[in-house]
Amino acid sequence: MDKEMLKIKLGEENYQKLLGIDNSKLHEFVARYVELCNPDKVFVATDSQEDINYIREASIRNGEEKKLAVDGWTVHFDGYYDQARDKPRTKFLLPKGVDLGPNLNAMDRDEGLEEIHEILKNIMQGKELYIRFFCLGPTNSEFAVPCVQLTDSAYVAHSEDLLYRWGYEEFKRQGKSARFFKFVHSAGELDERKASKNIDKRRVYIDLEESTVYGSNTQYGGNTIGLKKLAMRLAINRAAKEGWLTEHMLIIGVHGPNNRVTYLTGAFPSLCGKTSTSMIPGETIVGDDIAYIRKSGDRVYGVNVESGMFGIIMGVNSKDDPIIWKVLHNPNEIIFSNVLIGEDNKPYWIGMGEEIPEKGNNYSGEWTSGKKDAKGNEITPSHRNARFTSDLKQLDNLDEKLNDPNGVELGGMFYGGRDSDTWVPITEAFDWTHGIITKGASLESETTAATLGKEGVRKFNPISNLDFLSVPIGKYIEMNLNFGNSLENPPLIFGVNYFLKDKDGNFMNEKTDKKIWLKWMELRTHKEVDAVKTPTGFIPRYEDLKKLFKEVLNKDYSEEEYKAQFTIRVPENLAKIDRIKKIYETTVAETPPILFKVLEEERQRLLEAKEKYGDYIPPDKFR
Ligand code: SPV
Ligand code: MN
Repeated sequence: MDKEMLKIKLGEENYQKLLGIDNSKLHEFVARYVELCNPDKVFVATDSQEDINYIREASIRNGEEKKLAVDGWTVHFDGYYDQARDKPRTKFLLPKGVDLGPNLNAMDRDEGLEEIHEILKNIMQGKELYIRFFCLGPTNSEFAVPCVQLTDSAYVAHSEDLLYRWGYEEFKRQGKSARFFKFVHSAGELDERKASKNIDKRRVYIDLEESTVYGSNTQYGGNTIGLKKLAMRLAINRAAKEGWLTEHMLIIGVHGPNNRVTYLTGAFPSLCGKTSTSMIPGETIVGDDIAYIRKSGDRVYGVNVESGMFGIIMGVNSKDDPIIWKVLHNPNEIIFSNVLIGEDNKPYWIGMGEEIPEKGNNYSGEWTSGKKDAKGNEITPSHRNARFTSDLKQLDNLDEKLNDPNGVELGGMFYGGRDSDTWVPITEAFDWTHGIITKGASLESETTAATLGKEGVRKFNPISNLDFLSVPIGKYIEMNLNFGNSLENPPLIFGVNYFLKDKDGNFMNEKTDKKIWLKWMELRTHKEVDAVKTPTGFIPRYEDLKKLFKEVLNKDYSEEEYKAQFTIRVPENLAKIDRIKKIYETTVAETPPILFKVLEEERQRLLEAKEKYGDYIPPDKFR
């Protein structure tokens, strides 16, 4: 499309906004997809409040969102079969000769590009295209990655507005030198509820060569919000080439003695308490989902890639999540997605700890209790993956360094999943290599009733990043190893387990105990408490935990509880090593050989301990 055509299509005002950014690659990209998708209208948004309001109002005007009883609240419904990330139809487009190994979903680049361009042709006819600019990471920072999003869904553009730092000015600042990510999305034809209709033509195709992601016929945020998990895949690939890290991690400021704040990152697979950990009252949150991590000298710094939250709402209740609860009850700008809307025009969700209406409107349309879907399955009032989208600014405990261009200095990293019987609640790795291999690369999580399929099945999820990797798993592990091993004092690495159960199947810890593990990690990063060396790493001493439980939670932590929780379970740990070893031997491409060595050493330590003390070893044996 030539410049004159683009000017006609955009109109003078929008055209001038686009030209305000001095980057011809950007102009060519916009021209190409305006021509291909052929919208009736185009709106280019700057960072002005006026433009942002236009998008917010468009989502109401288009019927993609509806206003709720409280000012600022809206609801959006995705299609009934569009409620989660579509893993099978999310693919990397790879040129001939490039291979990401058997665990990553990929197809031939030429074929994929041809297919998606065919789908996108004229897909926006009759619709308005929204063009938005954002920045991943703080602006004016080494971490910053400018992004442009083209979408015909005002809901998607509005969500990004709450979730990301505005980037029009950043694009202007970077001008010709901007190395930006690009996203083209169309929700496609919509049904009467304004949800994507042609699910069979749903695609999410990732082109690493051009740093572009294409999406069609879907609206669910995980498939469409380009800057979230789609950009994350592009960033992992870029980071691998440049020696930094893109991780599925929260960042929290843990408040230690004498007003000291120590920053830790935490990796958990979806639905394992990542968001709620990041928002523990009394600590401060930097991020709840995605972090970029870089080195500077001998120090490690992290930033929250985002500035908002797209959090799971199921189970959010006033007792366990007081901070989010408050946000969700104030007149803030919030998009509730796939919840139940009662006759009072307010949102309800399962696990909110309050009575839910018997009827209303939800992701299935008009809903009454007991309603079944086409397959005969009962439709829950809200979807298990229903979410809330809002700006982090709404939180009482937002960390003051969220937008610091230097990021926050990291003292430690922790890894955790749902694990009913193997890991103790908290362990510190012996060193970086031991931590990356036995905690991060060995991460597994048990399936819950909230995921499809059988409950309690362990799923391998290295560093909780499996779904988003864009380099072979083995290479990714190696990248992580190299990152810390080049440092004199890398961050400490911990394994946490909130989900340990006793023989009767009862959880051994309360949800609030997580705060104690955070405080202990904080003290360890400053070498202020000693620890007990076990075959799997260092664990806390009873006297330190007793003190922390009393000081922080005003709880009397008994020695019996300690012994039960911190008993090293040798058979379960050995079985885990066997499982992990087998996965890396048989299904992972490019596993670094050190991984097998470190796992074998851990196995030997466990076997020696078993020889001396038996299968289940209480912690006092190691003192
Ligand atoms: C997750 O599932 O890890 C999320 C939501 O954070 S999604 O955007 O779907 O990835
Ligand atoms: Mn996530």
